[in-house]
Amino acid sequence: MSTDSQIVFYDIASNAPLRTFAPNPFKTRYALNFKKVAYRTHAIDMPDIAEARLKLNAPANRTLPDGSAYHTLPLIHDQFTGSVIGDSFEIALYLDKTYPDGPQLFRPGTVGLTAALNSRVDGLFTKYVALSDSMPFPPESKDRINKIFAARFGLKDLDSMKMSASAREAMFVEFEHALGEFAKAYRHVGGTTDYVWRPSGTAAEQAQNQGREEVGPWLDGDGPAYADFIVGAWLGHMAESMPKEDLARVRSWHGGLWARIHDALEPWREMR
Ligand SMILES: N[C@@H](CCC(=O)N[C@@H](CS)C(=O)NCC(=O)O)C(=O)O
Repeated sequence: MSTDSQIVFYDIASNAPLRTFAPNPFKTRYALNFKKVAYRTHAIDMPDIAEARLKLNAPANRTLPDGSAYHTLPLIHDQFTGSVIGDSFEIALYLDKTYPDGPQLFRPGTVGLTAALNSRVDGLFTKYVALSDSMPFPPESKDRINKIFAARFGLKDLDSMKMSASAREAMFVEFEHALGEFAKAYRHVGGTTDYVWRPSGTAAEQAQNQGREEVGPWLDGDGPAYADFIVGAWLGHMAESMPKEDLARVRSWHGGLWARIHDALEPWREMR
């Protein structure tokens, strides 16, 4: 990691080797690498995020169900312009605006659409985030992190949150159906028209045959845009945080679409 970089990217610390694993920082990792801007990573232990943001005068930007605000990453400090931006979507907008030469994260006229997709994708994957229960936090921080999560959910300890094997299995089946519905976006065949999810999409007798034959890895076009990094960030999070056999299961769903997307994003996962 170079020290003369102009952007400092605050990411959540992992165990060794240092790598991105949290979904929102993953969006920023992909965006920075795609833009080819000079940057370096500053890893922060999850319990120290608030302190790091406050030092840079960045406000908390996420709220718990009880209304209290808390601090999150990613955040970037652009040492060239002095800007401090502490939200993944706003970072992406900032990068396109401040560094207009080279590849654009947002294709013309797609910011609103991409914001809608961001919200849809975050909602979809967050609902099943309990399946990614092997997050690679540094071992020395695990106790502190467990305490934070337990307090947040009003529990004595995190053990009381563990799902039974049958509840986990039921969640997996529901997740496959939910992702199957979303997979339609890659075929350009629209949204929630079927009451029951079908592995091959809309029922044959209802299909209007306007969709794409080729599915993935990109939502549109020949290369990724920020929308693809949003989906890819959650897939990257799962790749780092799910037990291996569970990940293999997700990779096999929907004709291997999720595996194809994750693998195609490899060139933009570089750590700097
Ligand atoms: N809207 C924010 C949300 C960021 C966010 O939720 N970050 C999570 C990691 S994915 C975080 O830092 N969590 C810290 C915590 O849970 O204490 C963004 O898009 O940047």
